[in-house]
Amino acid sequence: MPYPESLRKFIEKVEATRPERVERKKRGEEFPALKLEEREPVLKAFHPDFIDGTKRKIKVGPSKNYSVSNEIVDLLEAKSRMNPDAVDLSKPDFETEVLVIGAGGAGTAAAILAAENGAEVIVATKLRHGDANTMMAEGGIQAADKVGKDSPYYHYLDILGGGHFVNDPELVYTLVINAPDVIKWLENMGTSFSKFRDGTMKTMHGGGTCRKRMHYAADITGAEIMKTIRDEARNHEDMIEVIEFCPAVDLVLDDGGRCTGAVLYNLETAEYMFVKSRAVVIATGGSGRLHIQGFMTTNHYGATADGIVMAYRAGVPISFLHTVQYHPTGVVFPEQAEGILITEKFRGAGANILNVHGRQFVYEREPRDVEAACIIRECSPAGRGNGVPTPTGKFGVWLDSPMIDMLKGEGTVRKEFPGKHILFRRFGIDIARDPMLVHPTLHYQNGGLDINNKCETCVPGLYAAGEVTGGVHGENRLMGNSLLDVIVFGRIAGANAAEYARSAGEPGKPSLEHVKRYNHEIEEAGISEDRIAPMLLPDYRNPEVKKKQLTGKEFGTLSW
Ligand code: MEZ
Repeated sequence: MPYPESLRKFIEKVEATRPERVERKKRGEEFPALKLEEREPVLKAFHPDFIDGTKRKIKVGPSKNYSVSNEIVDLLEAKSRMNPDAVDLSKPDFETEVLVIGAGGAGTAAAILAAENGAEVIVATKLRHGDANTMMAEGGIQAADKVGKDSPYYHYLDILGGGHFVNDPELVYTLVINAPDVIKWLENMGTSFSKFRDGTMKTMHGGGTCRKRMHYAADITGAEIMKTIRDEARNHEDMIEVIEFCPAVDLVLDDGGRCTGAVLYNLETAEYMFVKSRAVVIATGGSGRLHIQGFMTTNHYGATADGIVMAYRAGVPISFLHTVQYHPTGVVFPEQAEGILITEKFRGAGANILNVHGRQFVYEREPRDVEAACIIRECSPAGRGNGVPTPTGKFGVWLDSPMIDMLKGEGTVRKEFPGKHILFRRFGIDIARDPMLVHPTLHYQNGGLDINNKCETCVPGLYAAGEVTGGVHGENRLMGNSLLDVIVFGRIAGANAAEYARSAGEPGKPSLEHVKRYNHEIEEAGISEDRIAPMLLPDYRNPEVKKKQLTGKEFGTLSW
C-alpha cells in the first residue's frame, strides 16, 4: 500500500525542510539534546510507565507488594495451568544434566557453553529453535573493543546513565568486561559483521552512547547472530537435544528446595511431560505479547513472560519490572506492518524525527525512554498535538530515512538497511526516497528475575539469563545491550549450570509442592478470578468470547 494522497501532502512538508536539515548535519550542527534535568518532566508526563492506574501491587509471592504492570500482575496472580496432583513425577519422560528452557539467544548460548563444559543438555522451547526476540533484533550489539577510542569504562558509564543510575553495578561490570570477547566468539563461529574494506568492523552510535561501539550485520544483526549460534548448537548434537513446541509450564523442585527439572506441555499432543535434570537455565525472554496498555509490539509471538511466572512461583523475586521499554520507532503505517521495529540504527545514521509540519522536535539519539516520551508528547492531543494522522485514525511522526543517502551517499539505505528496504518495497514504498511513519512500540522488558553475576537465582540449581532477568539495564536499556546481554549471560549461565550439575550431587525427590502452596496463597489472598498461567500464546480472540472460555462457562472447565 503506497502512501495515499492524505499522507503525501504531509510528506511534501518533510521534503521542504530536508535540504536545510541535511546541510546543518553536514556542518555538525545537531538539534539540542535535553539536559538531564529536562528529561524527568517529559518522562513523568508522557512515558507510559507513569500513567496512573496501569500498575498495581502483587498480592502474592516473593515480591509481594511490588507494583508492576497490570498485565504482568494478572499472570503472577494466576494458578498453574496443570493440576499439580495429577502429574506423575515418579517416571521422568526425559533425563538430562542441564535443562535449558527457551531457545533464543540466551538459551542457545547457555546450551553451547553447558555442552562445552561437559554437560548433557536438553533445550525445551515453545516454538521452533530460534523463534525469539534475538532473531528479530536489528540494529546491533555493543562492545568497547576499539582500542584507544573506547573502553569498557565508557560503556559502563553509558549503561548507568541510560538506566537512571539504579542498575546492578556487578551485572553491568560483567556485561561490559565480557563484551569484546563475545564479539570475537561470535565472529570466530561465523557471524558476518558489517566491515570496512580493510577488515575492521563498522561501528555506530546508538541513543545514549558516547562512543561508536554498536557492531552490526546490516539491519539483521539478531538474525545473523541467532543463525550462527543455532548452527553451533546443532553441531553439538551428541550433547544437545532440542525439543520444539514443548513450552515449560512449571519448574520442579526437590524436597530440599533445589531445582530439578520442569514440566513441559506438548502443544501438539496436549500432554504434560516431566524433564528431570540436575540444573535448569531459564531463558524464556520477554513479554511484549502481553501488549501492555494496549501497545503494539516488536516482539515475537511467544513473548508472554512464561519464565517469570514459573520462577516467581518457585520463589525467585523480581525487580525493575516496573519499567517497560517502548522502542521509539515502530511502524504505524502501513497497518499490516504495525508494531514492527524500525531500528535505531536509522537515527544512528543521521535520520531526523519530524512532526506533521516537517519540523524536528527532538534530538534523534536521546535514550529510548526519553525519545519515546517526546514522540508521544508530540502526537498526543493532550501534548503538542503535532502528530501525523494515519488513514486508520492513529498518529505518528516521520523518520526521515532519505536523509541517509544524502549524507552518506546514494545507495546507503538499500545497502545498510536491506531488511527494512525490502519490507517497505512490498508495500510500494521506497524508504530511500520517502520517510517512514512511526510511533513508540512495546519492545523490551527492562526488569525480571533477580540474579547475581553468576546467573544464579536464589533457588539452588536454577539459573537465568537474558531478557527474563532484571538489574543489568536498570530502568531503561540502551540499544545494542540486549544482544550483548543474551550472549554474555547466556554463556555464564550455561557454564555455571554445567559446573553445578557436576558438583552438586544427586537431587532429592522431585515435587510440585511449591505449586500447590502458590495456588493456596492465591486463594488465601482472596484472588477470585479463574486465571491460569503461563499464558504460552497470546490470545487475539474477541474479548467476549475469550472471557467466556477462560471462565469455563461456555466450553467446560479448564484442565487445572
Ligand atoms: O537493542 C535493541 O533493542 C536494538 C538493537 C534495537 C534496534 O533499534 O535495532
